[in-house]
This record gives sequence, C-alpha cells and structure tokens, in this order.
Amino acid sequence: MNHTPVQAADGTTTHYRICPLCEACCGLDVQVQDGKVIRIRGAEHDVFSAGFICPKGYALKDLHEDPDRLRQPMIKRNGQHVAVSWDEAFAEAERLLKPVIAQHGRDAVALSVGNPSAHKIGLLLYFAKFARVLGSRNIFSASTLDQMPKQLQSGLMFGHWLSVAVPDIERCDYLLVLGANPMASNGSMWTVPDFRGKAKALRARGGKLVVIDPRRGETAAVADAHHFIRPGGDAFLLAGMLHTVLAEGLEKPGRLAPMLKGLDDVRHAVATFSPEAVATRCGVPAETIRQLAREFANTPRACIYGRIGTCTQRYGTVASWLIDTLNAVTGHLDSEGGAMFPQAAAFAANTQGKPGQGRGVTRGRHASRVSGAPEVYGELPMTLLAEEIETPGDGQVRALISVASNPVLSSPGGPRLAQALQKLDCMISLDIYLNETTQHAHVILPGLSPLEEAHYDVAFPQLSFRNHARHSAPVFAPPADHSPEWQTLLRLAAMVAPEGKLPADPLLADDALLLDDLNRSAGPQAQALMAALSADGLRGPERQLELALRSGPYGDQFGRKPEGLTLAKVKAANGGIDLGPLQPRLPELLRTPSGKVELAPALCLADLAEAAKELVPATSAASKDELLLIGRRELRSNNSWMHNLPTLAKGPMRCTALVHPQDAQRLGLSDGGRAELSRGGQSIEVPVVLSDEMMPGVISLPHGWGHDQPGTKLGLAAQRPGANLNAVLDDTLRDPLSGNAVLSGVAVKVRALQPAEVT
Ligand SMILES: Nc1nc2c(c(=O)[nH]1)N[C@H]1C(S)=C(S)[C@@H](COP(=O)(O)OP(=O)(O)OC[C@H]3O[C@@H](n4cnc5c(=O)[nH]c(N)nc54)[C@H](O)[C@@H]3O)O[C@H]1N2
Ligand SMILES: Nc1nc2c(c(=O)[nH]1)N[C@H]1C(S)=C(S)[C@@H](COP(=O)(O)OP(=O)(O)OC[C@H]3O[C@@H](n4cnc5c(=O)[nH]c(N)nc54)[C@H](O)[C@@H]3O)O[C@H]1N2
Ligand code: SF4
Ligand SMILES: [Mo]
Repeated sequence: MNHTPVQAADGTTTHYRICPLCEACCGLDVQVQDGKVIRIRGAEHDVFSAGFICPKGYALKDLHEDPDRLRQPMIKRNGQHVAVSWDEAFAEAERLLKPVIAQHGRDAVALSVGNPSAHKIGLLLYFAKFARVLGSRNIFSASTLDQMPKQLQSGLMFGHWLSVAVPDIERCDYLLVLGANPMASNGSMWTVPDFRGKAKALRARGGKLVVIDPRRGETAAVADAHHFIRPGGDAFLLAGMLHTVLAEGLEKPGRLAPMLKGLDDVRHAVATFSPEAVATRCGVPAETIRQLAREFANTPRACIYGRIGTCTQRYGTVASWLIDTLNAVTGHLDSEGGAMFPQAAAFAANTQGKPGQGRGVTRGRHASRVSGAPEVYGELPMTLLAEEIETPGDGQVRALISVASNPVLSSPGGPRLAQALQKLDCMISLDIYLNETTQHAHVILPGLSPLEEAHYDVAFPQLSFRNHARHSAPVFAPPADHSPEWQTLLRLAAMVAPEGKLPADPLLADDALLLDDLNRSAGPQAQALMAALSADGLRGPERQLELALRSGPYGDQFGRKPEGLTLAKVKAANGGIDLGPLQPRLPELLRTPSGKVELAPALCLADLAEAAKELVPATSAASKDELLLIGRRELRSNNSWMHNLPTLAKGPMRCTALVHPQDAQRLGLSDGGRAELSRGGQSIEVPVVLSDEMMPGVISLPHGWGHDQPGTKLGLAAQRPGANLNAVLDDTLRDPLSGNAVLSGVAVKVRALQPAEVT
C-alpha cells in the first residue's frame, strides 16, 4: 500500500514526492486541485529533509507543465523532427540500429548517459541492464565530467567504486571544504538537504567551517574562514598538509591503525611536499597550510570534504586520495563527526557479499580505440566521444544512444562533438527535450514528467548524511500509451540482443532478465524468489527495489527477520523511515583484496611523483591577457536543462563572468560590459560582472548555457541563451588516472569587447 495522499476539505489533495532534481533528495508536499499542481512545499514530516526546499523544487510544477517538454516520440524526416506514435518510433529505431550492429559489431554503438539518470530509479537500474545486453565498450557518461576521481580513489582505497565517505556533519566540529559550494549546489557526492542549517548548527556548537576556493562564494560567506587557492592546486595543498601532519607527529589513526596499509609509503611519498615547497604552486601561504593541518588534526571530530573543484583537475584522483588519506591518518575516517560511510537500505554493493574483503577494483580492462585511454569503472572519458565518431577504421562509433545526456553543452569541445553527431548512421535519444544534443538524433524517445513516476533513490542513500529509506508514489497517472523509460530501455535491449535471446515485450523481457540474475545469485531458490517478488503484481524497478530492500542490511530477509524492511513498509511510511545516524563500518565495508584500507595505491603514488616535478621551478601564472577559468553553480539553475522553466528563468542573467577588479582594469573590462573568451580557435561572448569574491587571475562562468542552436525547442531558454563555457574548454585535458575532464583552471584569453563589436 502506498501512503495515501492527504485530502483536504477544499477538495485539494497533498502528495508526498521526493525531489529528483538534485542530490539533496528533499521530500516535498505537492498540493493538487482539479488535476493541476497549485502549490509545492517542503514536506515537514520527511524524516530526512524535514521541510527543506529550494527554488528548483517549486519548479517541478513548471517542468510538469512546460509546453516544450516532449510528450510524444519524435523522428527526423527531411532534417525536421516530427511527432510520431510509439510504434513508429520504435520501428525507426530498429531500422537504423540493427544494421549498424550487424555490419560493424557492438562497439560501433556508443552510449552516453547523463546526470538525470542518477535521479530516476527506472533509468538507473535499466540503463545498466541495457548496457549489459548491448555489450559495447564505448560507454561514456557525465561521471568523467564530474566525480570519477572520487570513485576511483574510493575504489582503490576501500575496494568499491561507491564506497564513498561523507562528512558526519551533525557531529562534526571542524569541516574543511575544498572545491564545493553546497550553499548553491545543495551538496554533491554527499546528500545533505539544508546544508545552511547544518552548517549553522555546527558553528553554534563552537565548531569551525573553513572553505578553500578560488572564489569566495556562498559557502565561504557562511564559513568561519576562507582561503583562496590557485585552481588545480588542491593536490599540492593537501600534500603539504599531509607532510605537516606526518612531520609534526600529528597522526593518530586510533582504532583504525591495524586496518591501514601503506602509511610508510605515504610518508615517503609526501616527503618533498613541505608547505614551503607547495605554497607557490597552490597559492596558499606555507603558514596557512601548517595552520590548516594542525587545527584539522587536533580537533577530535573533524573532516575534510572535497568535491567537484577537487575532481575536475589534472591531479583530481591524487587530490581525492589525499583527502581520505588525511582523514584516515588523523583518525577522522569512519569515526563520529568525521568522514563516515553510509549504509543504504538497498542496492549498495558494499553491503553485499563477504564483509571485509573482496576483489577490489581494476581499471584499464580495455582502452579507447583512438587515444588509448584506459577504461575506468566500465567507462571511457566523455571528452573522447567525438574522436571515436570522427576517426575512421575498425571499431569506429557509428551509432549513439544518448540517455538523459546533453554533452554538446556539458562536455569540453561541445561544438566539435555537435559536428561529429551529424555523421552518425543512427542516433537515438531518451530525453524530455529537443535540445542542443537531441536535435542531432534520428529518434527521440521521451521520458515522463517526474510527477508521473514513482521514486526511490538508488544512488543517494549511499551518500547520505544519515541513513534512511523513502519512497514516493506518482502524483499523476502517466498518459496511458506512454512507455515508461525502463520499458523503453528494455525494448531497445530486445533490439540489440542476439536474435531470439530477449522477448520484444518489455514485461516478458523484464521477467527473463530478473530470472537470469536470480539464477546466478540464488541458485535453486530462484523460481520461488521470483514468485514471491512478483506476487503483488510488482514489475520493473519496483520489483527490483522489493528484492534489494528485503535482502538488504535492514531487510526482512524474506520472512527470516519479520521486523525488517519490505517495499510495502517503506511505501506505507509517511515521510520515509529514518535508519539513524551513520555508524562505523570498518573493516566490514572493505572489499580490498588485502582487507585493509589501502593508503598507498601504486597509481596514486606514481601520479604524486609526477606532481612533484611541478614543484621546481614553480609554474608560471597565465600570460597577461589570460585568466584561469573555473565553473560556478547557481541556485536557480541545474546543469544545462532547467533554463526553460519560468520560475527559474526570471531574474538577473546568470550566465555571467565574474572577474576581479584588478584583472578588469588590466584587461579593460567593465562591470556590465562584455568580454570575449577564447582558446584553441573557439570563442564565446559573455557579460562581465566585477567581483572581489574572485581570486585575482581567475574568472568564473557557469556551464550548461548556449541555448541559441537552431533546430531546438526551448522557447524560453532561447530568449536568454547565454554562452557555452564548454566551447572554449579543451577536450584534450584529462586526469590520466580517472579519465576525468579538466574543467578547472584552464587558461583562456580574455578580451574586452567594444559596444560596436558585440554580436
Ligand atoms: N565546464 C563545465 N562543464 C560541466 C560541469 C562543470 O562544472 N563545468 N559539470 C559537469 C557535471 S558535474 C555534470 S553532472 C554534467 C551534466 O551533464 P549531462 O548529464 O550531459 O547534462 P545535463 O545538463 O544534466 O542534461 C541532462 C539531459 O537529460 C535530460 N533529462 C532531464 N530529465 C530527464 C528524464 O527524466 N529522462 C530523460 N531521458 N532525460 C531527462 C535533459 O533534457 C538533458 O538533455 O555536466 C558537466 N559539465
Ligand atoms: N543549483 C544547482 N545545483 C546543482 C547543480 C547545478 O547545476 N545547479 N549541479 C549538480 C551537479 S551535477 C553537481 S556534480 C553538483 C556539484 O556540486 P559542488 O561540488 O558543490 O559544485 P559547485 O557548486 O560548482 O562548487 C564548486 C566550487 O569549486 C570551486 N573551484 C573551482 N576550481 C577549484 C579548484 O581548483 N580548487 C578548489 N578548491 N575549488 C575550486 C568553485 O569556485 C566552486 O565554488 O551540484 C549539483 N547541484
Ligand atoms: S535542494 Fe535539490 S532536492 Fe531539494 S528541492 Fe532543491 S532541487 Fe529539489
Ligand atoms: Mo554532476
């Protein structure tokens, strides 16, 4: 039974809905009258988010009602997209896709999967199934524009890509934040609704919040201290801090000591990274580095948290590794108020299998065809998609299936990729807009409105500040003939499966794939389990969820622990079920072959040795007419796809370049004037805002803009299109360990535009 919507005397109903727009995963109350949303508020009774909401949460109404949101499949005829029936769309997809596989093999079909898929249970679970059936090596995702360094580092140290430690903020007394702005982003790789309230409480109990960022932004504004850092300098700063901790004998791993492996190697590796040696490279004075190391190490409940700014740089994996190494050697890993590991109720690999030991992670099981970049977590770097399409030869990518992905705006080298997409024999997009990427698709298969779908977060309880299990039912029934995305993916899976291997009917395909999985995991009990799971008519993602919850760490184990969780119990709980504060999980969580925390992975040591070469001589700053470009997130925007929603689009233009007045003076830039940013033959024009929030020499611009492409259908966004930051970022720059793109600290030429030059 679902928790039933609350009916008011005035005829309105209030529905509980978990917001799928960002990682905070807030519970919302959606009030409905006569089939229309009349109000959205934070759900006070949500056990996890307790009433918090941000302006994007209200915009779910706009998204639901947006006339430009696709409600019917589209196919391209004579260069124009036209709406067609679902049958026609699937027939066209099959007509284009099958010959590519028949003639060129499975690797000729690439997949590109984007951020919103992490927020949809159907997309997340069934994309994985689809990718397995397809069996292509060419898988690209937003992960290599974002957090792959953190996943690789966590995999190397703890044995699984998703064993990521997050700040235990409610018990923390010293939080050092690098390269994150949770006041704008609402948290990332850390699910923490109402960061402001939690930061305020931390400070109220005498704790300290310190921010390291080339921009003194919204999070720095609520912190006790802020220090500028040269973009890309984090690995150097962190190595300097670790050097200080070890040189001054501040390490105290405590109960972790017997679980740590490689401390001597770490000591040796950071020996050359004294605060004096790194200061110029990271732009943080040596004395500040020492002070940061000392106060962090000496506060009993302390934590370092690094996010996108620390990942999207040349030494992204090394920086991420140094963060958790610092947390570990000071005894702040896996301890209250430090960096702790959530225990999700469902789907967490680190709650399955043998506790305490495992196979660990391997990378480089195959390499990209053209540049030879190693596979990481089954993926190749997103910045290499264009060359895989452009470069002729065996294994050339000739078809692309994009799933909730807009790499033309989100990936460096976007304009080059847009050109490449034109050359494909087949492009199929699962998306809800005709936008900068999907305009190149031969077939677009739309998803539902978030208000038409049930929701349970698969990924984010694995990254949450507190353990919980929450489910929300659809607010509105989906249109009768609209294929939900998990079924769309199964229909595509049947097309690409070897002949006769998978039924074309998505419900039968779902049964077949689940039974396969159960045969592998449960052996002789597979049939009985299948029957039990399917008893209440459960199918698709909800049946997977029932299996995951019941067999999970809090589950009823199919009756063996009757007090345990089932899907029905989670559904019936109004506002979800609180599973308590984070608990120590080491060594049980570990899946490394050694059964220890690997403090000194060989890959990281080798790359730190590379970084050491940059210490002497100190690298010079950008040339006089160049600034180092960094990204920015705005509360009323979300990556590339929410600029068409009226409540978010109103107000001042957000795609602006922030420049320090000192730089402005040198470059002849003025507040409100326009500048041209250029690099590698590409240029964009943006409005300039002068701001002493900026570190001199650095310029900040948000990504996800540039909605001026003909052939798209984004009426409102096109009125104020902004410019595509990724047009001037370089698709050759990567962290060689994780394949993650370098988005931070790339030097761009900045030129003031005279009014007559503005286009
Ligand atoms: N320069 C620079 N570039 C960046 C970043 C940066 O900081 N700086 N950030 C990077 C990061 S962190 C990320 S995660 C990526 C994001 O990169 P992407 O995931 O490629 O981009 P999004 O803007 O999230 O666009 C997602 C697409 O999903 C569609 N969509 C939305 N909801 C649904 C749905 O329910 N179903 C389907 N099928 N489609 C849907 C949207 O219409 C859009 O086309 O961008 C990266 N790019
Ligand atoms: N409102 C809003 N919320 C979002 C999104 C959005 O687009 N809008 N996107 C969502 C997504 S996909 C993600 S991944 C998360 C990201 O969430 P966060 O990781 O919090 O990302 P940002 O808000 O971009 O903050 C990154 C900070 O890093 C700083 N920075 C840049 N370069 C460096 C550097 O080299 N070193 C250091 N120390 N700092 C640096 C920037 O100035 C910025 O303040 O946000 C999510 N939430
Ligand atoms: S913070 Fe994120 S999850 Fe919460 S309402 Fe805003 S967009 Fe939705
Ligand atoms: Mo992201």
